[in-house]
Amino acid sequence: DSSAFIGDQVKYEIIGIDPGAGIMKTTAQALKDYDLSDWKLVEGSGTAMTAAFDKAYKAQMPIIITGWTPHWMFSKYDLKYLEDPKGVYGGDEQIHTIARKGLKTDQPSAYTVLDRFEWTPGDMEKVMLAISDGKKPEEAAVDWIKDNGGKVDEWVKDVPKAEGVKLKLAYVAWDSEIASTNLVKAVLESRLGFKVDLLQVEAGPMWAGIAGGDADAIVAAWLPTTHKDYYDKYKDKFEDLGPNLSGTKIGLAVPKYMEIGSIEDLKK
Ligand code: PBE
Repeated sequence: DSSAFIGDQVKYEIIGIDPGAGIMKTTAQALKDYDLSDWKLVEGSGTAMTAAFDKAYKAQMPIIITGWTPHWMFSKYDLKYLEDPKGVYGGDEQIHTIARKGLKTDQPSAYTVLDRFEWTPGDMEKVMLAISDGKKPEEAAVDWIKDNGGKVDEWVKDVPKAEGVKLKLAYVAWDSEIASTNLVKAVLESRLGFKVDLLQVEAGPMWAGIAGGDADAIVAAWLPTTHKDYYDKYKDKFEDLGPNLSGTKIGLAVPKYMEIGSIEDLKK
């Protein structure tokens, strides 16, 4: 019944992702700040969230998800963010590259490339879209490198090769981070000869891993807001190499065919 209150239409559920994601903590806070105690944030995974969304969208049913940009969903579906008049989700952020302590002296070539690595939301979306269309992440990364040789040349310019040297990059299976982490792996391997292992973990272990030196680097740190708790917890135990991408956004998202426009509309 489309005339029913939105809460009844979606069973008072917001479809979330993995519990360690910053957007889950922020959404829990949003439910408090907007006085939405009837609502429930459903834990799952990025994959389960996009599958649930796809199913609802095809049936033109209402659904509310935790969403973020860059993401291929915004190209594939007519999707909109709910306005956040209280600003709970923060403003624009950046994705930072973080290295373990000591990487600079141990692996200067890798450190230099990681430090130089920087791309745009449009770049990341291209890789994400190719993957969502069925390409393997490794192939999508190699294709992007082929199409963007000039950019990659700048990242590796005058950097000595490190044939066969092993590196470990940690990441969480968020579609945005699957794209970026595979891209950096492909650059380090194809241009410099590194042998890069990808370590897929949850968000907490990812930050613990970089702080403890189990991982060499991550390109998945959403700052200053989304991963603030993790950043503050491990401060001084890693090296922040600064933004590799600017202009991200997180929030609650719904299909455009839904009539609500603001988080405040979730309140009866
Ligand atoms: N995300 C994508 C992550 C960071 C990358 C927005 C889902 C998070 O909420 O922690």
